[in-house]
Amino acid sequence: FPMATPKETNATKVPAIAHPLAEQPSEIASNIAYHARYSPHFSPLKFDPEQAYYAAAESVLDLLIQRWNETYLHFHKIDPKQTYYLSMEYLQGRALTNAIGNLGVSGAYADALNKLGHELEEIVEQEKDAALGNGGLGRLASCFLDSMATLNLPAWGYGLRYRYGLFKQRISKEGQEEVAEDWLEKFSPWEVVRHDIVYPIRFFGHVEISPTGSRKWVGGEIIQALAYDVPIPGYKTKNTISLRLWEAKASAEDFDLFQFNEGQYESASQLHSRAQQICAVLYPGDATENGKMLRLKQQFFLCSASLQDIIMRFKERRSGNMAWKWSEFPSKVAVQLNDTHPTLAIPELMRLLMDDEGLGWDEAWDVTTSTVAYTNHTVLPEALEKWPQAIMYKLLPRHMEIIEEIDKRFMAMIRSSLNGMESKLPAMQILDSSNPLKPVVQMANLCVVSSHTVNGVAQLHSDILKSELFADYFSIWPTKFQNKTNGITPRRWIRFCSPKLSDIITKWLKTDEWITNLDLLSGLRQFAGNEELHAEWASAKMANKHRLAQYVLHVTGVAIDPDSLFDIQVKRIHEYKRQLLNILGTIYRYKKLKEMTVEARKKMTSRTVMIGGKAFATYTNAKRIIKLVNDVGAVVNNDPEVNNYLKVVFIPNYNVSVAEMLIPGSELSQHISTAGMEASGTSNMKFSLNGCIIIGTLDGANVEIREEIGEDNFFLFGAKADEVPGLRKEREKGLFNPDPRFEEAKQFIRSGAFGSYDYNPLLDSLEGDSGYGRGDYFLVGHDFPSYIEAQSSVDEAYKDRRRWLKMSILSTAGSGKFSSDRTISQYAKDIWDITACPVP
Ligand code: B1N
Repeated sequence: FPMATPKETNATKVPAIAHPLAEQPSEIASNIAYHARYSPHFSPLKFDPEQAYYAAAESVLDLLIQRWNETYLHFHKIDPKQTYYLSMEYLQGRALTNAIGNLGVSGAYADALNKLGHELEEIVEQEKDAALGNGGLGRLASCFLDSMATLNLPAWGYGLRYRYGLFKQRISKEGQEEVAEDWLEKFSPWEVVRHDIVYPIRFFGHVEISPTGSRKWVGGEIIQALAYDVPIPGYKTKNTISLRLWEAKASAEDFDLFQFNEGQYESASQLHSRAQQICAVLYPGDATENGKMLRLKQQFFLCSASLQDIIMRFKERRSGNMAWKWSEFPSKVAVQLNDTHPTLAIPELMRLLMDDEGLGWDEAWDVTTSTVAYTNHTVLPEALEKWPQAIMYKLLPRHMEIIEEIDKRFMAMIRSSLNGMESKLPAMQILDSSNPLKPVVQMANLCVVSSHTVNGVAQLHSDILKSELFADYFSIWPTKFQNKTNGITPRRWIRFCSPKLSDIITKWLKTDEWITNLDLLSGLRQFAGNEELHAEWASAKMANKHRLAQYVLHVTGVAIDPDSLFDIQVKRIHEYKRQLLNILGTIYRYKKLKEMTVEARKKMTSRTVMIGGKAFATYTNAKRIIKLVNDVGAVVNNDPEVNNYLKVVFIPNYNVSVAEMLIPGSELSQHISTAGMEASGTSNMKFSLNGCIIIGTLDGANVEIREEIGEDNFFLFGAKADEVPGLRKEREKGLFNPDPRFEEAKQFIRSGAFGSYDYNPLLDSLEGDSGYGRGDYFLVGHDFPSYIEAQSSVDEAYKDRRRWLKMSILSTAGSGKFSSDRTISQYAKDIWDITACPVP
């Protein structure tokens, strides 16, 4: 067996693995070398950074597995009530830095890799992001897992193991191009396949009624759900919980050997290829009938596999006890639905309880409604799921019977017990057949009716749920509705992505407890004017800006000046998030710079405007915005007259890892959605935690961030949520008078200043008088003047270094509320009724 490795001298001293739980650098180095040499995945002759990454990750998994098993066994022994978080999306990002950081062995790993001739920074870069999500909703799920583990809560995540996660974004002359991202190209060292955990999932078929009248779903096709487990280590605790991701596969019996031998290869393995499609990609476009069916299959696949698993575990923990009852289920199980995507968990739980376990309707309904809770993440009409009844009947005939029954009973309940609600009935109905050509199931209504608790994700959003989207339900069930303002994990979003700033905070607070008790950050307030802290703070921020500038040069070829104001807007590209407002403001700035005298220009604050984010592949206007930002950059950055004062950069392929680089280096961050449209936002919390000042509207969590850090430290502009409907009406009546500066910016684009691409469709969306996407539905024109003025205040504030640093420190100091530890503690107490279960 060839024993040579590039690090001959160190590696040959290590014939075998050291203690797998070793935490000393030399032992860790042995373990890494062992994995590099004996891992079946790579040639033992290679030890380049990529192999070093896989070997290091495998050695970390060794550290985790024992804790992971102990956690499972401890939960099994204590049998506490446990939460199951059901989500179609998890945006985990990279795992290595986070795992060694949470285990407290980062320094030891850096030393160990050094001994083997590598740098930790380079090694962690080898890992591909696990991007099994689209944006905020998926990243929230991942932050929640980190907090659940850190708080020692008995909780698990369930999701799907997509073969291809979110696409990789390439920017060409045409704008955005989508490329499949192969995060499993080699393999993921962070997942463990559980060949023993497999459940059958049925699709299609029909309902069979027995002579006794009981109903059963039979026929159709059966696909197997196979579990892959990903360990989620808590920070500074032994507790290590699971993210269980389901993969679809067909069984060997479904392979038709006869057909195959006849040469009919495709039909021989039909079910196998249909199974493969289920987890092939995250959120396939649902514009086509096929796409809809596949997305619905994915949703049901997640729900059915997870519930079968939950019920199996519930029974397993009761196996020695003959006297257990199903009524105990809600005291042992909490199921949280991450938006309506896993709504089918409701009829599936009903079906499993009634058809498989023999419960009657009332008992099954009590169990289900006491178990399930629902989080709403959006009020945008186009994002509220409405499934065509026809597709649902075809794929899930038994579930449709159950949904019909839920709807019927709910309607009867309203009719019998509530006066004056008749007019509200159509909107509240679960089955909406008002359009006879296209009857649909309103998934959010099913969730509200069947959940014990419904929550929004920021105070303003939760208020809107009560006063608008779910107002009718709120009048019947006022106590069902709660707010749980989102949060972010301070481990990934400051401690590990900005270690220098974190060390400064620890030094001034004289403790690192803030990492698990983020409210302690308020202790920085007393030092906000301290010159010594200012110097340290500025130097840490500057180091982060240099790192970011290098990255920007590397990925775009544009050199940016670390002394300029770094102004960033990164998030999914959507008209309601108003990247268009940002770029129009930037265009206006460019035009004014051009018109200025050289002397006047010298007094201007230099800015680097960075915009990044992915557009849904079929969202044309969003793609036009990306193209516009790139075109503006090409002109501005090459204009020698002004490019010392303004640079415009589109950051390609924004993802979790890019965010970890950008956020610590940013100084101004834009959260400028039309008020009432962004449910919460979570990157706003990451930026302000990292001492970045926000320019924003009174939308989503901005409202609470501004409250916490103080209105002097927040650049506010724009219409308020309750003014928006009135402003749209005025517009429809032709009463809107656009600001000349707004007209000037648009006209500048139309004049061809940024090339010959036809931007008229985009600009036209800002004109006219009404309709979604026309008549400036998102009020860019209305908010433009106050936006420009807020940006001028930013320029002024930035000129005063001490004022800016003070604002920056106060932003961090005021961010304590936005820890996902706080959010998850509130879910645990107010919704799930679970308590910590720390492994001794
Ligand atoms: O959820 C985040 C919030 O912070 C954001 O404000 C909100 O926009 C985001 C359909 C969604 N809402 N709805 C989605 C995702 C995928 C999909 O297929 C809708 N994402 C959000 C966390 O609360």
